[in-house]
Amino acid sequence: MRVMRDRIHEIEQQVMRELEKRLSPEELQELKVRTVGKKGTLTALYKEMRDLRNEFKREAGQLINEVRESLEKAFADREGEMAAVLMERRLREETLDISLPGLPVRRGYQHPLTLVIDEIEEIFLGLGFSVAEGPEIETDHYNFEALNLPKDHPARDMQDSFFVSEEIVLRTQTSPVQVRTMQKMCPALPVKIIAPGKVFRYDDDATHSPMFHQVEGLFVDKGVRMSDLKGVLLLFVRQMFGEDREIRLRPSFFPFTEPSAEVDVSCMICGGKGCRLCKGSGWIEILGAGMVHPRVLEMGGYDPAEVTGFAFGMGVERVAMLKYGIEDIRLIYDNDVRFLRQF
Ligand code: 2U9
Repeated sequence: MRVMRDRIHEIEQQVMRELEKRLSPEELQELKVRTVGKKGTLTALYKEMRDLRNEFKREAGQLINEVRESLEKAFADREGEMAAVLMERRLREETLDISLPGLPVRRGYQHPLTLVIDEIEEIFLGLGFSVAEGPEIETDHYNFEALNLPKDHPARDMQDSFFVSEEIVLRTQTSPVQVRTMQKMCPALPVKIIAPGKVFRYDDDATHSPMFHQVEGLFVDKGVRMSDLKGVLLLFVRQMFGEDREIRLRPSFFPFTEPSAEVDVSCMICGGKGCRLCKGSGWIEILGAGMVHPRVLEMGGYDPAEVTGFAFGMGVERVAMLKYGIEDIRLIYDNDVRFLRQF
């Protein structure tokens, strides 16, 4: 038994001495396997217990267990210390140098058309209008028929509109949205909406594009009058172009309104004295408008004997060009950043 006891302590002391040294993680693992592992030297002593006399077996077993436990704890402590040292080294070596200046991120800008559409919507929302939207590809019925554009109207000519087929056309104005909205809402009152969106016409020069944007408005209720139209448009023009602007209405003709008017605003450059922009007249045409034609009200489902309505329309590009002094409509679509970053 003495020999056994000495061998157990011998292994213990040897391990403790080794652990004093600066072992690498691999060496530590290797030492652990070599001693307390399944085939380790200490583990091997369990087998040798068989050769001891019965009265010593218990004592030897206990001693091996104790030493084994204490060695396992020593290994665990050493492993813990090692992991802490490694972690500290990683934290030290893997730090980022956050003092390096960052790469500049180029700022985006809102497109002038988006700015103008948002501003128009804001103004009309403030006057109690809602925003309505609808398809850009329309039927002949909604784009022409429902708006009282007779079969022989020049707007229906292939020269002026983009036809997809005999019955299907790219909308030439946003008015079909408003007919559809009337049909959906009828018989509810009032119908008080604006319809912003893309429209398509066979046109292309410095002031016309085959695709452009419109905002149209529609107000249908009992007792809506032309003076309501003038009041709403005056409020709009003053918020959009300045509080000292005036408007004037000139008689005109549209198939979908009767009576109809073209609406001028006093020149935002010269204030009415006459300049290059207004070609000396002091006035700039900005809107078309009128009282909704009785046949169009009927197409929307309403009885023209019961209700009346006014409508108006404007080209967003034209408003943007006047507001920001843009001279060529093509600049609006080129997306040249030198142009866009001015807004
Ligand atoms: C419904 C009934 C009537 C909308 C209107 C105009 C007059 C008008 C032009 C302005 C410049 C088109 O972009 S532009 O070329 N628009 O002059 N638009 S009244 O009238 C409607 C709309 C919907 C149901």
